[in-house]
Amino acid sequence: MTGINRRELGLGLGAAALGVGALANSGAAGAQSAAAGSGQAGAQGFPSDFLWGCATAAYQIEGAVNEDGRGQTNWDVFSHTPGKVANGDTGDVACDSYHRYQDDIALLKALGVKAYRFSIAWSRIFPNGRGKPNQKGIDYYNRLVDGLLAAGITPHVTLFHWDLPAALPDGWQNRDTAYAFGDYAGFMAGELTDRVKHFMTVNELRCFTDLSYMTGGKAPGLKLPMGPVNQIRHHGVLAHGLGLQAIRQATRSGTQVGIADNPSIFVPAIETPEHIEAVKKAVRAENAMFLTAIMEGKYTDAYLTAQGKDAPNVKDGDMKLIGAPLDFLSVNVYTGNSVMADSSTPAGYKILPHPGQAPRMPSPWLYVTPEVIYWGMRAISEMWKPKGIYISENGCSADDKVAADGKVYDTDRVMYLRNYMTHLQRATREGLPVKGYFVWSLMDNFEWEDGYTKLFGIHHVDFKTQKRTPKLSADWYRELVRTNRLV
Ligand code: PNW
Repeated sequence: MTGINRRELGLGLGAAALGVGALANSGAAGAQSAAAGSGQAGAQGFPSDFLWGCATAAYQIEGAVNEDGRGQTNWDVFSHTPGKVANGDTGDVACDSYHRYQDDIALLKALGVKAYRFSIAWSRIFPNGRGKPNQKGIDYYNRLVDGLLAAGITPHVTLFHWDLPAALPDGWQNRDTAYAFGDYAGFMAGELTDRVKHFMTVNELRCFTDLSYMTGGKAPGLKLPMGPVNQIRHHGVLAHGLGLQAIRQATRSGTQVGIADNPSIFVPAIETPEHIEAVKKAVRAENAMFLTAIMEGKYTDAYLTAQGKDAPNVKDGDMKLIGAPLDFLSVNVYTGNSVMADSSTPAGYKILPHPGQAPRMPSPWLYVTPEVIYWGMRAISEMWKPKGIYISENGCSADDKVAADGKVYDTDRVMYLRNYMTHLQRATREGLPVKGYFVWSLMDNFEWEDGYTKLFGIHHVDFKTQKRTPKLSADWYRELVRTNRLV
């Protein structure tokens, strides 16, 4: 054990105590913070310039799918295919944000958040994925950005959040789609660069590749063998690289460009140096085809060897584009397994399955593992030293019921968020470069293949009237944002 590890271990034990009773333990935690030498965040506070925000995505909230020249997307096709989405739900209307974006801005303002992460519907800008831009689509995002800025809210823009123009032949199976994305991303960033300073290329590589083309739960719902899947993954990271390059070329100096990914992240089963090291090994290996390739500019030998003849076909220059340095890394954090060091395996770690009764939220994959927000960011920071990290999504579905007084008392969502925040606070207190946090989601919306059966909003949406009502979790978040400390 090195001196550094001993010190980290000591911090960890103190913070674990803090996690159990943050308020009751403020005295001890204060001493802990002083020992860490971070000062600024204190026992429960966040850095004074910490950016609080909310997140959404175009297809999940906008509706207006046939308006102002918008082209069809893979999700329009998928959601209209019987049996693909729960209850046959679609994003045809969703939260009608295309018309009600001013209401959404008012919600953000009332929360007191300083940032809003939203995505642009590629097919509103290029209805066929490429070609001639559609001014009416551009105008919508101009109105949205102007409205946000007038309300003092900083836009963080995602260029692709899964709604792929249906006209692009074979979707992400086709390498040309990555080039079409680069062209679109550069064009749109150029349109917004006078007002938008933060762009993310794509959202969640694993979801629009593996979950869409390998396991098939998401559009287009294919179950392809590993050779094509690895090629699709490569097109995904290549699209990011081409987008990054195009956005940089099209935007003013000072523009920050990153990606919003959901790498698999882990918690050490016990907070000891060997298991902490195993977390890093697991993060690096399990994301070899995605974030590791982006952060290291190459596929790991272990990944290429394991895939053998199914490894992706990589052209000259691809890895340079893919590995170009980011201005920031945005990470969507929901869940993560525990890992242990295991010298009997070549990779040196083993991932522990979630026990049957482990706590989880209604989305079957959403195990409550609040420590992962700290350990994930720590592993990423230590291995890859990103210039800055944003938590671009964190939140949960909950079994919300509207009470007699019209309010949703989602104490379970408050519990989930408070626990994750406790470990986020530890990350800032220990000086990890986490600069902001976006709750998923601003409001209930179309939850992909789960339709409207799993709702993640901190505002309830009555989908008949489109009335938005703050849930208890919104009141809780407003208080956290106001005080800039754990509540
Ligand atoms: C993210 N998983 O998706 C997306 O970015 C959002 O659009 C989505 O609404 C939100 O999280 C909630 O699901 C994920 O299986 C989907 O681990 C699935 C997983 C993770 C994130």
